[in-house]
Amino acid sequence: MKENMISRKKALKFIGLGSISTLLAPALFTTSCAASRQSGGYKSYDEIFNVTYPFSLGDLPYTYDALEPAIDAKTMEIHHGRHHQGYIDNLNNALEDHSNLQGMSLAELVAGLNDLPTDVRTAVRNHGGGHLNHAIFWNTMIPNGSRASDSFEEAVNRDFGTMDDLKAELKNAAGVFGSGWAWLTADSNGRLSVVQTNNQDNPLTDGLTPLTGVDVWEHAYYLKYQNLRGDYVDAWLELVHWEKVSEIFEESLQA
Ligand code: MN3
Repeated sequence: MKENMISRKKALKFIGLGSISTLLAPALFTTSCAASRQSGGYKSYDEIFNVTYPFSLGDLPYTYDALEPAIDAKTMEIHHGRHHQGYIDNLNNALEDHSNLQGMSLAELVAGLNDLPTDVRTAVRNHGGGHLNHAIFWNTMIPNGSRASDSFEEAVNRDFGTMDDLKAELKNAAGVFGSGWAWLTADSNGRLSVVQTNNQDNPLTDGLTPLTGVDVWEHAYYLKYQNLRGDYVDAWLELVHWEKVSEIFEESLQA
């Protein structure tokens, strides 16, 4: 069954129709847009990593209040509508006069950061990273969390011991000093590791695929948690959409 899904996705990609979820999206949108403008479907791997200029802010896969009480609606509204939108606007502005870069995907820009022209590199680092980081963050959370696939859990057990050991490493990494992120990443062989990045840096620049990550900038949690970052990270760990993380892991191995 899984083999068929992957083959079908590859076939669709080949004939230029995008992913299965793209094909289903119009139907989902029709039924959900009246109830809540900000609630769309979960983005596919391609819709997160392989988007191109001009970039745009996607709808969240849930409403602003859906992650309460772990993350409050006001924080979600400001974080998505203003912070994430701001990174996208600044990234589009930075690429406006670089037509040779406009065909590159978001993942290619961030992965190839150090080869970009110097006059645009810092903007892509901060705002391209900002766009990609937040797209991953929103799409790997779900109210009450979800279950990892068996094959992904096997990889976790191999590389960390248990899911609980992985969570402890993520919480530890979320103690990064100042503003930044803690990530679960996979290398090209599917080997998992937990890494920290500063500011809006993304593990792709170091050749690692981010599978999920937690934003530990104060704007992500300060309204509700103030200085208690650890409590916020504990709450985030209960929201992780491990089923989606498993899917990104599988697709990163096909990419
Ligand atoms: Mn943020």
